[in-house]
Amino acid sequence: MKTSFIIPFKDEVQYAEITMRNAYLFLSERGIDFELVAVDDSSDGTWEILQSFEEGRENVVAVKGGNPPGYGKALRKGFTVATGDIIIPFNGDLSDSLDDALAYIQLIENGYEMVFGSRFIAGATATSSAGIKGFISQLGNAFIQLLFCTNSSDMTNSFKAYRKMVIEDIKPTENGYNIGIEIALKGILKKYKYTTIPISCLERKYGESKMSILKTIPSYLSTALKIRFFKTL
Ligand SMILES: Nc1nc2c(ncn2[C@@H]2O[C@H](COP(=O)(O)OP(=O)(O)OP(=O)(O)O)[C@@H](O)[C@H]2O)c(=O)[nH]1
Ligand SMILES: [Mg+2]
Repeated sequence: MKTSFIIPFKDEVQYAEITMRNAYLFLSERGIDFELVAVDDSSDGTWEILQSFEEGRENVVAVKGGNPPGYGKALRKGFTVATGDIIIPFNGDLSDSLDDALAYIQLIENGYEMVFGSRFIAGATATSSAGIKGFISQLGNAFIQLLFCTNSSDMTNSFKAYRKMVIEDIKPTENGYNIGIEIALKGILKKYKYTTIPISCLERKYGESKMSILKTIPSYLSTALKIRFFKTL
């Protein structure tokens, strides 16, 4: 099965080349059938790096995101371009693990329709789950677990894997970071077969976080409540 990695970039000039190169080499060396779809909303030179990385590589595509930009909008743009049977949103700041992506692919090939990673279960090594951001994230995730009666403990992390047909069926509409929970929670209610595995997640070393936890909490909560009680499937 071919896997499309959707990689959003917003002003990641320090990461663009290294993230694309790492993923490209890692997956090529292991004989994985893949494509990298970079979706850019930058104004700092990231776009030029992505364009030059795309050149001469058949399975690398760089496209521009939306106006106004948004994380969810960028992923949705990537979904329309993706040609793979498996879709993996993958952060552009090297925080997600390619070894975990391999495990995701294996599980989808074994019959799961969605695979979720968790930073909060035994076996996970997640430096990004430390501190106040991690604590708030765990609290929010515990609430979502109760609401959706799921044992999956990290819905708010977008690094997950889906069969393409799940995305095509759900037709996500969110523009922000809440797109990750939108797809996963609708997928759970639609009874797609899923499993959760521990993952590694690293804190970024360079550049700035684009995610404000204070802005995303209300949007995560309202998205989860809307999906749970108004069943906007
Ligand atoms: N195309 C696009 N990419 C975005 C947008 N917002 C964020 N990104 C990218 O999405 C990825 C995740 O964003 P981060 O800022 O790292 O969010 P985070 O991982 O929650 O925050 P940190 O813990 O600080 O890394 C990064 O590769 C960003 O460059 C956007 O509006 N458009
Ligand atoms: Mg990050």
